[in-house]
Amino acid sequence: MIYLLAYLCQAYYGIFTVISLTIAPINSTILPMEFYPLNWYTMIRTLRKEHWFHQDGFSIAVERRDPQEPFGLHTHEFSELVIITGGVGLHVTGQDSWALTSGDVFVIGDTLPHDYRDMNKLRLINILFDLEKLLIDKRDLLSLPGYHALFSLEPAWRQRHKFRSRLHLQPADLNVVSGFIDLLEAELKRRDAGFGFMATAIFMQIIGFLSRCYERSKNPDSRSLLRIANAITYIETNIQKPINLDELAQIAEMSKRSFIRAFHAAVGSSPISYLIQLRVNRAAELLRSTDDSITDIALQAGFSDGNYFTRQFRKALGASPRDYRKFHQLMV
Ligand code: RM4
Ligand code: NI
Repeated sequence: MIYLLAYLCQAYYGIFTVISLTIAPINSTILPMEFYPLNWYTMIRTLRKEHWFHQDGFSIAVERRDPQEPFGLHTHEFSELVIITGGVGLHVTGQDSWALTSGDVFVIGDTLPHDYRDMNKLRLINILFDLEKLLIDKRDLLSLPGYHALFSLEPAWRQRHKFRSRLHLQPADLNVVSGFIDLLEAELKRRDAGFGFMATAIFMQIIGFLSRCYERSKNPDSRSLLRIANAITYIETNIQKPINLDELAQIAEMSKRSFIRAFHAAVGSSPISYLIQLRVNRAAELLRSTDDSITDIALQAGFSDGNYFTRQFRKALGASPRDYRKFHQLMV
């Protein structure tokens, strides 16, 4: 009976997710969200940036819940890094639910509905953030597989699969993170001159520290996600070199077949289309920001054949590299 109920609940949330994902963007283009405090099809509330970030527009906010009160299924227009600091409860998403304990850490992207149930003194800290707005210089962050796993693979994976693995911090690590969050909160509260710089720097420390913690995780699900993250890290840091499937599979310590399957499950596209997408993005960035010749840019982005480069670029962005550059010059 309990299983049947659980199954029905999951099916119910599953339907909610599908509808909400298709409806949300339409709502926001027709009327301002204030007119839709609840998504009328789905009853899923969307938390808006302007209500949760300071009016000066700075895109990091800390929201402590002590305890977490019943809130209701919702999505956000931003991402949320959640750190469980005490008590117990259930985390439910559009697809799944799992028990929470102190030390759990996870990232909720901006489209996945989530909520908390059966709370008993559940305490947590939410760090709300909008990475795109923050324009953080990622430097060598992309060389940390834990970053890919925690901040992009896990949130995306959770959206498509049931996924119970998550980062669980040991008490000493939780203490370190709590210390960073205290500093972050103090900066955000005082808002003295330079707070944006200081708060961003502390937030970067939190991201880097948690990414490193992820790499030490013993959880088998996290370990297998990390193996895909290792391959992604390799792609990100060697984009200008020829890269083939055999070496990626080797880095992920999997057979070629299982690697292709696991990569697709984690990322939602094949390793090759991921690689091409990344190369096109890199080329587009160079076309916008440098005067380098198109042949040079193709090489820097890892395309050894100019015609192939133009074809892939046009397929992805709908314009030739030359027109793309011209268009951007006109825009600035
Ligand atoms: C709620 C709950 C939600 C969070 C908002 C900011 O109490 O923790 O998940 O998005 O706060
Ligand atoms: Ni939330």
